[in-house]
Amino acid sequence: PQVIQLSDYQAPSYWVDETSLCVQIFDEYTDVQARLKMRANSDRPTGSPIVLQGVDLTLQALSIDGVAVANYEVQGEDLIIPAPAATTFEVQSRVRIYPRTNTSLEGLYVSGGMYCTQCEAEGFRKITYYPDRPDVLSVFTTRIEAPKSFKTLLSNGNPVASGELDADRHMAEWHDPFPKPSYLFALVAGDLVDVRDTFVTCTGRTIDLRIYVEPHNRHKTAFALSSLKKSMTWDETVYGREYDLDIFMIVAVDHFNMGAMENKGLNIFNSACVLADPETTTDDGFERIEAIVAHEYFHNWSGNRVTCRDWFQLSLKEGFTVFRDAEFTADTHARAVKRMDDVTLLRTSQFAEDAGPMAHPVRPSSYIEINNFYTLTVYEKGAEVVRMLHSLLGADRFRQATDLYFDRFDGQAVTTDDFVTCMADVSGLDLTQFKRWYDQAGTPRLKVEGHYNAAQQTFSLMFEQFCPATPGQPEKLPFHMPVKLGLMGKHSGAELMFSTDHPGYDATLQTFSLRKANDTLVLRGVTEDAVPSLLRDFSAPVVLSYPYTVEDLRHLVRHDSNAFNRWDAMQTLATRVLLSAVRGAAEADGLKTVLTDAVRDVLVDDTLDHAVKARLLRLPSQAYLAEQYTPVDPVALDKVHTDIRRDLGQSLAAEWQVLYGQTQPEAAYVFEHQQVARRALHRVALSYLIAGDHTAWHLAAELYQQADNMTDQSAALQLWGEVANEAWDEAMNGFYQRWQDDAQMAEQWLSIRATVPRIRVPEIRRLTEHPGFSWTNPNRVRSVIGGFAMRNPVAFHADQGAGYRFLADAIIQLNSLNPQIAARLCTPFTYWRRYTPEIQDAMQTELQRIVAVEALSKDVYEVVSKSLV
Ligand code: B3K
Ligand code: ZN
Repeated sequence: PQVIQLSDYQAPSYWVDETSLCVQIFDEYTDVQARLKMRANSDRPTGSPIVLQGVDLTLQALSIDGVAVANYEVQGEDLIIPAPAATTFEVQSRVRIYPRTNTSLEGLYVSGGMYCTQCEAEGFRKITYYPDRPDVLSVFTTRIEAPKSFKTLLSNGNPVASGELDADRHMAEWHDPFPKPSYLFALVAGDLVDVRDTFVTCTGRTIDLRIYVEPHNRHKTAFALSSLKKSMTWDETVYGREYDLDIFMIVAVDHFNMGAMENKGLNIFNSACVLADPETTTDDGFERIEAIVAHEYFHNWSGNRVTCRDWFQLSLKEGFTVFRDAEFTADTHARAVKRMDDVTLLRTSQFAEDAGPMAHPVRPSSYIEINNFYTLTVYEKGAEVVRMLHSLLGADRFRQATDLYFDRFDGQAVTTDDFVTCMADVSGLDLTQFKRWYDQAGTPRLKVEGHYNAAQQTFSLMFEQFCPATPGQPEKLPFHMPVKLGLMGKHSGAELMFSTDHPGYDATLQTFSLRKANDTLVLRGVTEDAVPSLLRDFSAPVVLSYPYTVEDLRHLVRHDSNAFNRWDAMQTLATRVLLSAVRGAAEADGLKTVLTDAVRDVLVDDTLDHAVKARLLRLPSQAYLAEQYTPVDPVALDKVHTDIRRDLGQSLAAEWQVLYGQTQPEAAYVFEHQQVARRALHRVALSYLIAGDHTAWHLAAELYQQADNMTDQSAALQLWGEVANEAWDEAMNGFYQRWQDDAQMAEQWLSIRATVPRIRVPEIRRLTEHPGFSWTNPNRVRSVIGGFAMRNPVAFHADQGAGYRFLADAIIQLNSLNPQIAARLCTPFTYWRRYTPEIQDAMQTELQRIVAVEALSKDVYEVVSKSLV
């Protein structure tokens, strides 16, 4: 397959000023007529051929200004037409497509009887011939004709016409005045109900808000609607961004490759990421839905009004929008807690990606299949890069810079460089070196040492940074890193004052800008020896090391004025203890005692917020620990993890019991911070009680039976599932009987089954034959195959590679049905080199079996071949 390079980018030879589509839906097929008003780009050589993309289209007619075109050529996905004499002309085409058999869920497809589209990144070419690239912006008019059984006919923009065609068919026409690239096109035809609301913008315009769902989901729309209004208000207040069209629509569909899509004025959501009610949605579910609704809404400015020049710039919209949605959640829930959760995800999964064979910069420089680059690096690390700009500029200048960005580039397709230029123009900072964050892959290492000089009253911090090699990038240049820091007095436990003459330190922001590979920061006026608190709020996405003693870490857990760093110190301490046990180190036993003491301190501390306390008490996950050393033996790691949890469960049994009792529900379920935090802590206590004594499963059974909400019920089933017994099977069967007709609950049920530690391949195979499972529904695949291979390490790695064979079989099967999903499921195999030799052999064998498959999709080929290099 062809490798696409950023360095080959060329502006398009033709613009498409206006696009008119007529989409005629018939039972077996759909016909699409397109009229493209094109104009030669005067910046490009004249006489260039017209190049349109198309995939799986049956071309029925093609003309330019009414004259049939016969001398076109087809090269792969490109349709090449010799240059017309005129500089402006209209290309007319008619194609036939088959949405019913489209299982890739890209382009126009059918999900549970409704027609819907997914065009990002390159799905529009499965609908019609088009210059399917994000730098071609066009004004769309879309006419849909369909049988009347499809009551709802939607597209982007405003409705302009609708009516009957004959006794059986009707039509609707939509017009979107904002020029947009083809990836933001959307169309929906279905038998849907809408739930309506309105929002009055900051300038007094009334926006019509609608959520379209299948009739049986009507009761699950209220939360998304209120999240939408909350997001609209936040974007006006914090970024000064007002919504632009008169109507904003959300549609829920059951078959969807990812979470949701920000199509202009017509967001399409995976039903699991928008439908909610307290009976079936967990606290985490509510938080995720709110964040995704916000994220897609925020794209209206960061993505739609200002879009990407090419797909290498994907993080321009995704990194920025993830940063925006994270700040929205931080502002409206609990800031430090949100940061802990995001940093956990980054360290566990993005750092792994950055250290593996698919490592790529936030702005990649090449790809085979762009869908493989909707990654944690582009999204989450991209958001960290924007966060660093926010830290370096401070909130006020950052806002001025985003105002400038939206103003300067409104209606344009631009680059990450353009974004950074706005930051530099407003602040006067030289961000040339900073831009390396966009170009260099890999997680930088930051080594710091400290020295206190009592006579001089100075505390010196010696910094050293380096970044490991990544594929194609053997050597790296130093990064410009904001290091937010403070000093905690060793004696007083207080935040110490200091001054410094280092020009890289900004006292207002309490942030040191490290630019060199090595540098020393001398802090003066320090009246006592100190434990430095470094990288506060995780001010840069790096791996920090400082020679802290366990006493230093405990000191920070107790005293650090930065809540995030208190938690971080606890994580560092627990990681140290777990890893020493994995190594079988001599000091392991002593360290376990230290951990028990530290956990007890937290347990009995009544001043801590419950959400923070729950996170302080949770051990780092096995996935996170597996990132910290090689070679990993997942079964041995699971044993150590289980043993330490059991020890903590037993030695603090009385305390866990008290905590469990104190966190019992007091009122009926509501999704609000105090309750969410209490439930989280209740779960942590229960998990330690069961880890310490398996007979405590009856507490989980009680919780399951008595709870008035899905948060407690699903947690209870999961914890209870760790203890094999018949009562659990019965409860699970009852759950399925009760909820099988609710898609979100059926997925939840499959996922709980697939993640119980004792499950093995024969049972997982049986689960794929269960009526609740479907190979063509990505949510079901993620629940079962993803649950087993990505969220159940002990089961996946058991039985000498049986799990790997099962996963490879699933990938091969999905390769022809849905390449995007197949490629995602390859992730566990990409880390094969981190494991012990036997595991490496077994995984490598499966990778080779996959790469030998005939008709392998570009998606799977790219991931597997890069993993084998
Ligand atoms: N922009 C979409 C993701 C599209 C994925 C294409 N494979 C959702 C989002 O990030 O908001
Ligand atoms: Zn996004």
